[in-house]
Amino acid sequence: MATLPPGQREAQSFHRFGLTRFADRFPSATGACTLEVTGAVGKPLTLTDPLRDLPRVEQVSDFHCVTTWSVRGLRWSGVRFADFWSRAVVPAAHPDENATLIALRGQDGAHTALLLDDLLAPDVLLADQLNGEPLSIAHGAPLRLVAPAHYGYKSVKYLSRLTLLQPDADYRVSGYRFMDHPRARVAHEERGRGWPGRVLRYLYRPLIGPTVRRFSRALDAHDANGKIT
Ligand SMILES: Nc1nc2c(c(=O)[nH]1)N[C@H]1C(S)=C(S)[C@@H](COP(=O)(O)O)O[C@H]1N2
Ligand SMILES: [Mo]
Repeated sequence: MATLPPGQREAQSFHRFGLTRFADRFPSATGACTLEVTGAVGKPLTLTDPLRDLPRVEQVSDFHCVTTWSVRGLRWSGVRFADFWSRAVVPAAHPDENATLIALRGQDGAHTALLLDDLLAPDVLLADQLNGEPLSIAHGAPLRLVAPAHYGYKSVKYLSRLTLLQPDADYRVSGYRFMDHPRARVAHEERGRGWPGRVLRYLYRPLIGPTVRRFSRALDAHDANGKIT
């Protein structure tokens, strides 16, 4: 089996995960899927069924969290971001050609951004299924980004808004700025800004256990409240 990227270790299961302050936040709408496209566009869009009529693909890829856990062989299904972009966004929204940075927002208030070029890579999906089942709340229902070459924080769950920006724009991030590298390529160990990836490995690793437990307790409480849809 191929070796994992630098500093990563294989996890036994796919955890619900993120910054602690997102543990208790859940999407308000998991049945209906709405995706807004806004920012530097001729016409902003609110798409109520964003994957409709687009070619579906299945993809098996590994997933790498910046805190150093990785899971192998997740089977996602959805639509390639590149197809969504060329067929659903470009013709309808008329994006500004200079807007080459896309801010991503989740229903839970998570924020980050990726370069359009990175989003157009063939392995970047808008996914609505995992391992043959509709996405669960834990993993991003109803729709999430999957960008396997980038650390997990770029794979925004509960995706609700894309905002087109100029490449040098400041975009909102979920945590501290140093935690969000503009590209966050796993192969280059771009874990954060200003700090070498190798240093962040050791800072982040001790957070894994407590974070997994925190997110799992929050999901149990959410399920017990009968809020799951
Ligand atoms: N909306 C949203 N997206 C998110 C997060 C989050 O808390 N909220 N956490 C990120 C992080 S740090 C990781 S590692 C992955 C975890 O995905 P999972 O919870 O499906 O395992 O989601 C990413 N996308
Ligand atoms: Mo992560």
